[in-house]
Amino acid sequence: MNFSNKHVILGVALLAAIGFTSCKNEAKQETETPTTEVSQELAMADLSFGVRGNCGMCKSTIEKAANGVEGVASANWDVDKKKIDVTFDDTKTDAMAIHNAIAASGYDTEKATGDLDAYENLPGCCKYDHDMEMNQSGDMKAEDHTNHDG
Ligand SMILES: [Cu+2]
Repeated sequence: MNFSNKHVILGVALLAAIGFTSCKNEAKQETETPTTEVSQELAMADLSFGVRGNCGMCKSTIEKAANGVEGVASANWDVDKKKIDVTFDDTKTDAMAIHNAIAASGYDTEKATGDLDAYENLPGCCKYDHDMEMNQSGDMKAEDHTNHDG
């Protein structure tokens, strides 16, 4: 009896350890924002919106376009969620300028349609589906599109 109890405890501890490591990514964002940065954050605006795209090359193109806008401090596009997080100085630029810059690089955003000439010049793997859903949850990818016959 004691022997098997130990195994159960060991198993639970192992599961807990796995659970903690898989949560690391989510917890990271919170710990990265120390309270000492508050004064700096006051001048910066955070913005999230949907951007269509396929892959890592799309990510670099999209982020490069966003970072090319004066006043943008950081841009991070999520390939699974089809969504970009941008931090920018709202005394230097505004949300629409960022939408337009990304659209000019060929990518659709929630508010701006991607430039078609730029889209045509994208690498084949980056020619995303114009019907692609934006702002996906990231973990429900297979749920909505189960019948890909392609
Ligand atoms: Cu791509």
